[in-house]
Amino acid sequence: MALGVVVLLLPVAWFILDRNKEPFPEYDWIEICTLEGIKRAKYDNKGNLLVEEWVSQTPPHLLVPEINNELAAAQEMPDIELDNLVIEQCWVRLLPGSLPAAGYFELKNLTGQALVLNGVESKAYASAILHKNVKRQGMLAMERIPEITIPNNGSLSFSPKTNHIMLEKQTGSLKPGDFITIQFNFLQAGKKTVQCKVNPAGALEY
Ligand SMILES: [Cu+2]
Repeated sequence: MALGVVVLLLPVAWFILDRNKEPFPEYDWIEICTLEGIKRAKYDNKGNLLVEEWVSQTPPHLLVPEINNELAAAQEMPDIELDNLVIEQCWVRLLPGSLPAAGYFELKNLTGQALVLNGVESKAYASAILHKNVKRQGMLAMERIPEITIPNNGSLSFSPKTNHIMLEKQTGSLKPGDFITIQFNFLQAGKKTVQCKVNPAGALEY
């Protein structure tokens, strides 16, 4: 009798466990900053979407054209001494469709002075904005960073868990394996242009 009950309940237990199972455990979740808020998603190795859901629906910025005021001034700026400002592991996560891409990098300031990063730009995207991950009422959200000071000998990391460059309105076609250039603008100091690797949708690191 007892055995009969157990046998009868087994399919029920299996059904409940199966429903709560993590989807596609072989792939990692990535967080995606979109104009409508933050999504999380899993993509396979070919960039096909497997599963996605909203994390929070707080837009990172208003839907107005972003005009980079520093842009004109920065183009007149000298290039910063290459050896003393290290920007490496720069990569971009390319997403299918019209989803914005996200850019990441590791910066070390060995210039002997504090630097203020106040903007980035790329010919590959019409809009490039520095964004940071913030918690608002316990929910993950993204917001614009107007500028970041990096002390002498300091470092700055933009990684999937911290900050990203939000890249919108791709100007040409890109595919994983390509490289794009991103120009980093520093207040009153100059600019530095870096080659950044284009990685597929599921990428979590360089
Ligand atoms: Cu963002």
